[in-house]
Formats: sequence, structure tokens, C-alpha cells
Amino acid sequence: MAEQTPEANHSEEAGMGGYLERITNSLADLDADADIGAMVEEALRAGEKAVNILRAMSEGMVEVGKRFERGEYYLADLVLAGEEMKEGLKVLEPHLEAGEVGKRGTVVLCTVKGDIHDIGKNLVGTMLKSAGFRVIDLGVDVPAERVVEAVRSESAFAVGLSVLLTTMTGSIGEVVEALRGAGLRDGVKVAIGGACTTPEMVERYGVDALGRDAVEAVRIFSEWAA
Ligand code: B1M
Repeated sequence: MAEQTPEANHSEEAGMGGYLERITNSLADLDADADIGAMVEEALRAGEKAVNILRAMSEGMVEVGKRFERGEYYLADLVLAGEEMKEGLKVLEPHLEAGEVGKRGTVVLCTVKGDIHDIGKNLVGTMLKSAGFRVIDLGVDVPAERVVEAVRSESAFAVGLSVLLTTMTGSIGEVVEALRGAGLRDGVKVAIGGACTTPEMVERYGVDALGRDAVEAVRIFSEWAA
């Protein structure tokens, strides 16, 4: 496990940046003594915007990934980081979900076949609901045929695919092909996102857009719904 970063500012003297920094560091350091839910609550009570807290948590997870790549963290640490992130999100999500759900059309959302990372996808789903979309979340490791079935049965106007593993990006192409084979591609927009996605993949797999984070994903689906 990596060295702990020095504890960031104590909350009373922290200012807004201090709350966010503590949240980022606590996730990045896998600080066993920190209660991430309480830290998120504290930041919200102090008036910090939910979307900024989300960003701070995501930064912590990116740092966990870097330490894993450098061999400083192990798989068990990724599992722990995922659990911590979910704890924090339990507190945060009600503050992100504020809109009138379902008015702007239906989006089918999933993590692609072969990939079980779901934290980013769940966040995108929460933000889309909060922006007024009806979201059909098919979960993780979802084969292309299930996406097609859902688009058809739920009359979705768009699909969001989350992919974090470079080795699984081919699953994006499978979804596009399956939609085409079912005669649905022209009537449905497809966006991708997730840590391993790149602008080049938009062309390679014939999708319509790439969302770098949940906020950008909402902007993309909103433009399509307009
Ligand atoms: Co994994 N993992 N993991 N992991 N994991 C990564 C992704 C990795 C980058 C770590 C690393 O090596 N640096 C690496 C992938 C390398 C690559 O292929 N490029 C990796 C690996 C290798 C693996 C395993 C293969 C490890 C192993 O077994 N040896 C394995 C694979 C399992 C599988 O899927 N088949 C594995 C397993 C796991 C856990 C299960 C332990 C756990 C996931 C828990 C869970 O999701 N329930 C885990 C974790 C936690 C991570 C890291 C550390 C964090 C991911 C995360 O939750 N980030 C991750 C490191 C990293 O991403 N830098 C890593 C926070 C989340 C908010 O961000 O998901 O990117 P993210 O979502 C963002 C945006 O990307 C965007 O919006 C979100 C919010 O802003 N977005 C979208 C996401 N989806 C979108 C969809 C859209 C639009 C935007 O649709 C339109």
C-alpha cells in the first residue's frame, strides 16, 4: 500500500477546497479510519455543490488506478476503493437526483460485455435521471443482444455504453452491429464513455459521441433529446 498523503486541512479551517481535497485524498489513500459518507455529508452541509464532490471522488479513484498501475496497490485495494466510492455515493446521489424523471425520453445504459466496472455507469445513470431522462440500466457485462432487446421494448432513443477495459472496447462495435442488424441503428443514438475510451473509438466503432464524464454525458443526451 502506498504512503499516506499528509492529512489535508481540518474542516473548520478548510474552506471549500479543503473538504474536496480531504475526500480525494481519503479515497486515494484508502484511509481505513476515514468515514467517506460522513465526509461527503460534512461537505454538503458546508454548502459544497454535489457535482464538485463527485468530481473530487472521481479524482481519488483515478489516483487509485495510477497506484495500481505502478504496482503500489493490489486488486484487493481496487475492490476496497470501489466499496468506498459506493459508500460516498449513497450519501451523494439523492443530492444529484433532483429533476422530473422520464420526461425527456428513454436511454438504455450498461457496461459492455466482459467488463464489470459499474461505478461510473451508475453515476451517469443518476445524472441522466436528474436531468429528466428515463434510464433503463441493464447492469454490467451486458451482451449486445440484450441492448437491442431493451432498445426495442422500451422505445429508447439513445444508448449509453460504459467501458473501462481496453480489451473490451470491441464490445462497443458488437452493439453497433447488433443494432444495425436489427434495423434499429438509424433511429437510435449511441454514446460511449469510461476511462479507456478515446475520440478515435467514435469513428472506429461507428458511434455518435464520447462523454468524458457524467456531466458531458448529460449534455450529449440533452442535445439529442432537444
Ligand atoms: Co479495475 N481497472 N479492473 N476494478 N479499476 C481500471 C479500469 C484500470 C484503469 C486500473 C489500472 O490499471 N490503472 C484497469 C484497466 C486498464 C485498461 O484496460 N485500460 C483495470 C483493470 C486492469 C481491472 C482488472 C482486469 C484487474 C484484474 O483482475 N487484474 C479487473 C477487470 C474486471 C472486469 O471488468 N472484467 C478489474 C476489477 C476492478 C474491481 C471490480 C476491483 C473495481 C470495480 C468496482 C466496481 O466498479 N463496482 C475496479 C476499480 C475500482 C477500478 C478503478 C481503480 C476505478 C474505476 C472507477 O470506479 N472510477 C480503475 C482506475 C481508473 O479508472 N483510473 C480501474 C471512478 C468512476 C467515477 O470513473 O468509471 O471512469 P469512471 O466513470 C466516469 C467517466 O469515465 C464517465 O463518467 C464517469 C463519471 O464522471 N463515464 C461515462 C463512465 N461511463 C460512461 C458512460 C457514458 C458516458 C460517460 O455513456 C455515454
